[in-house]
Amino acid sequence: MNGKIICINKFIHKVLLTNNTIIDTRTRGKLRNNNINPVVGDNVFVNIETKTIEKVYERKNYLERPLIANIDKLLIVMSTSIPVFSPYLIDKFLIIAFSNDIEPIIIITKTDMISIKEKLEVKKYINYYRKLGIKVYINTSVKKIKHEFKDSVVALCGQTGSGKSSLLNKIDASLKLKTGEVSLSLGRGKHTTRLVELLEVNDGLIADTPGFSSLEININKKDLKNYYPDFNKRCKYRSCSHVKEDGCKVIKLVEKGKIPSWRYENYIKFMEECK
Ligand SMILES: Nc1nc2c(ncn2[C@@H]2O[C@H](COP(=O)(O)OP(=O)(O)OP(=O)(O)O)[C@@H](O)[C@H]2O)c(=O)[nH]1
Ligand SMILES: [Mg+2]
Ligand SMILES: [Zn+2]
Repeated sequence: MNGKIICINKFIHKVLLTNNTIIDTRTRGKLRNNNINPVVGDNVFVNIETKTIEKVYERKNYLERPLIANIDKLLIVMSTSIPVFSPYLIDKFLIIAFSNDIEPIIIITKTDMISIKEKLEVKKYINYYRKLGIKVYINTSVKKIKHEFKDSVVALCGQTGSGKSSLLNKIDASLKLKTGEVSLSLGRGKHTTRLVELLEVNDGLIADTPGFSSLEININKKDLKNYYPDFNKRCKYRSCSHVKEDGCKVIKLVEKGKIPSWRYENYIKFMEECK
């Protein structure tokens, strides 16, 4: 019977079957037929009798951190207070989402902890992301966020302490996920969430994943621009990397203020990080 891996704990792979029951399967290491290591999110064929996974179906996408496959939407949970608001991290997660064919959705948290002046500052960034066609919600818009989960496999990402587990608890109180205090001394909280697990919520599946802050972009320099919807311009050279070429329209737009300088500066930083 077909199903989806919702949790892996040592050798036990929990599979949600198409008949809506959950079965514990024991699979050791890679599958013989395609040499694949099953991960959470994998669509699989289970032999009900032997309780083993016999096949892993082709993946739509695959993330290594968190280790998960077949994600439809990536909720980028971003705090405006502690941890500090970071358009750099948002841009990084957007690249990861776009390069893996995942719809990014930005969720802003802790706006109750900042001043009106700081809110206006954050609003500038939100407006730009919305202009790019990216959905941005404040974490208090629970109803709207809930709607995004329907019939989707959703992953959450964002720094530890940004409010991922708190958000999920608001969406479905029965989840009772552990939430942690942010450790002020380190400026980053301890990772409260350990296991990668898909949880059934609102007719969809959600991954509550360990928080992560340092994430490497595994993209070639020349491909990076493809994940910038706002950089899709016809420059003088088709291969223009928008860094210092003559007749670069992106650089022109930055000079004119049509593309904000922070957005462009982040791009330059990522170019340096890419191979
Ligand atoms: N004031 C305020 N506090 C929040 C908000 N969202 C989350 N918190 C608090 O921030 C702390 C961290 O939240 P968590 O939900 O545990 O963060 P997390 O992203 O799941 O963290 P990890 O599991 O470590 O990755 C908790 O003490 C929450 O109560 C918010 O919108 N406002
Ligand atoms: Mg958590
Ligand atoms: Zn250019």
